[in-house]
Amino acid sequence: MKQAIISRLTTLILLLLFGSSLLAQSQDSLFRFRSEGNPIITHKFTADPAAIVEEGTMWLYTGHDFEGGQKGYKMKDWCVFSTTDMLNWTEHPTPLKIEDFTWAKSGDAYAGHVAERNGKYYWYISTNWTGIGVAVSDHPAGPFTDALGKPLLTNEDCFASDHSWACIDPAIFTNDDGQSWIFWGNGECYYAKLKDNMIEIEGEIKQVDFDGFVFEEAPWIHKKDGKYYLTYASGFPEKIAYAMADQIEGPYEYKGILNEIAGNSNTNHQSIVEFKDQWYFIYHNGGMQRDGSSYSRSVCIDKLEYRPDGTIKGIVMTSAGVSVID
Ligand code: FUB
Repeated sequence: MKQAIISRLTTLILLLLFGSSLLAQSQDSLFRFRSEGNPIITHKFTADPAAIVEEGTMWLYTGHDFEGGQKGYKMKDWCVFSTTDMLNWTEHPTPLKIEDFTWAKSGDAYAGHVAERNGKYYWYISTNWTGIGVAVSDHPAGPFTDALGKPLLTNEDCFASDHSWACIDPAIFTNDDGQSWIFWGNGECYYAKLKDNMIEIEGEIKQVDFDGFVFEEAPWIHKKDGKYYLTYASGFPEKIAYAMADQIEGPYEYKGILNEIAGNSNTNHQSIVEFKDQWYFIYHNGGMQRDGSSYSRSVCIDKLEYRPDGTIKGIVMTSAGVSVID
């Protein structure tokens, strides 16, 4: 009886706070699972992880590869998962599909990245050759809607590139002064400021360059102890390399390879976050026993550790994965 009353009260509160869509998610379509080491998700193929941490919860956004046997990247939607302990995970109903972006004629749901600002969640997504778009929601699990009705960035903004898939792989970083930045690209790495509304570019688009920079794709910026870290996929098959700087715009200094080629996958696409006092390296490989490959990838998580001088130790990819957090 007591439980029924609590459940009804919860329903009422969810309805008042978020409306019926989240209520439907909360009652019907959450999928809960435990990660048994790496890959952490085995009921579907997931790629291009991007994580954020919000009040004791890690939200993990991924691409969604088709089943094995593909001859190229085939993705039509994106997924969102959450955990509070790195062992027990919840998959939330598919929050975003390529069809939600009517302008995205390529039909390809490439890598994305979610950023929070002023209580709203902005999901920047890439679409292979029709550009980078942005969807917005009031909740990390969605529902998300196209914020612009057009791309935020297109190949025309990638002034140093002439291949059709140049405008992919957005990564957002908000600095201590509140300024948000977007980094992206394939072959050439671009960056720009975002306006406060997060859906417009402010000022000039610039290009990252430094000695030893061999950039394939998947830029990611994080900051620790006053240092900026730019990690990125380098070469093909990809390794993850990194560089460090004292300012967001550099100059960056190349620091070496952070992760080797990931098993059975040409791509590796990393995300780096601190969660409950531990830094994590989140990436994908082709390691799922059931037909894993470069086009049917799976997200994995291992620890990321720093040396006393701020450089990062080489990632050790494991099948055991990370420990549960108490
Ligand atoms: O998933 C499609 C593309 O493969 C991504 O945009 C790249 O980062 C690579 O992982």
